[in-house]
Amino acid sequence: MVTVGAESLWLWIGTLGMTIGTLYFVGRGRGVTDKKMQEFYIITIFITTIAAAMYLLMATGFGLTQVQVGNRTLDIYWARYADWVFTTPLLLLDLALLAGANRNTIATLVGLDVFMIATGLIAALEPNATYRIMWWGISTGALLALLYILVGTLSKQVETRDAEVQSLFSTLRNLTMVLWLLYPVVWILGTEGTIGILPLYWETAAFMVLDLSAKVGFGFLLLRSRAVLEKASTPTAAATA
Ligand SMILES: *C/C=C(C)/C=C/C=C(C)/C=C/C1=C(C)CCCC1(C)C
Repeated sequence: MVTVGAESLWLWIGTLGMTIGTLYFVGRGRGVTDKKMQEFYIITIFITTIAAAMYLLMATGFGLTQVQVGNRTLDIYWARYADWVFTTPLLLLDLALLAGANRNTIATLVGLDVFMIATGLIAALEPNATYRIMWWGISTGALLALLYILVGTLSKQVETRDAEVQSLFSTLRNLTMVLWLLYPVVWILGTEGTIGILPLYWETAAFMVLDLSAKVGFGFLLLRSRAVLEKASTPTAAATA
């Protein structure tokens, strides 16, 4: 097993942050009896629970491996991808339920998302430096397609909903777009990109801040107003069509 370096500080902060987030959402969700509203709580609680477990896996060194690229040895946290392959589809599901999206839109979003994380994992484990960048490009292409659906199809489907639901959706969609676009940037500048502009220590800190914002921050904004969630839980013509 590979030993975790000084970046373990950020991984422990990540573990703690995700755990506090989980406990907070569980606390808020107790008392919620509406079945539709419970869906948002269940999904969001799973997101931070999975992330807390994967951060613990990374902090304790099990989630870390090494990849030989040319004459360099890269420390790769594979557990990130195990986290993201489950948590990013769940984040999209939260957004899609809020928008009242139909099944085809949800399936397309989740499909593109899993493809993005899977090709990202290939990029991280590929020993050839050129192929690494190629897989990064393929994964980034999937991200752009996914964000295109968020601003296009999904934003169109939310137009039939209540004004407050629309406003919450816009906030969460914009937050998601900005944060998610930063992931491939941190990746390519960090250890994985082999250019090594961002050392592992700072790369780990950057991913931790992004993960906490995209999961705990996102969940906090989503679950903050019960009144809005209640409106989002009433089926609309678009959702039932
Ligand atoms: C809670 C975790 C979140 C929101 C993670 C999001 C991750 C991404 C949007 C990752 C994207 C990547 C690419 C587009 C290129 C290849 C490398 C990745 C996997 C970092």
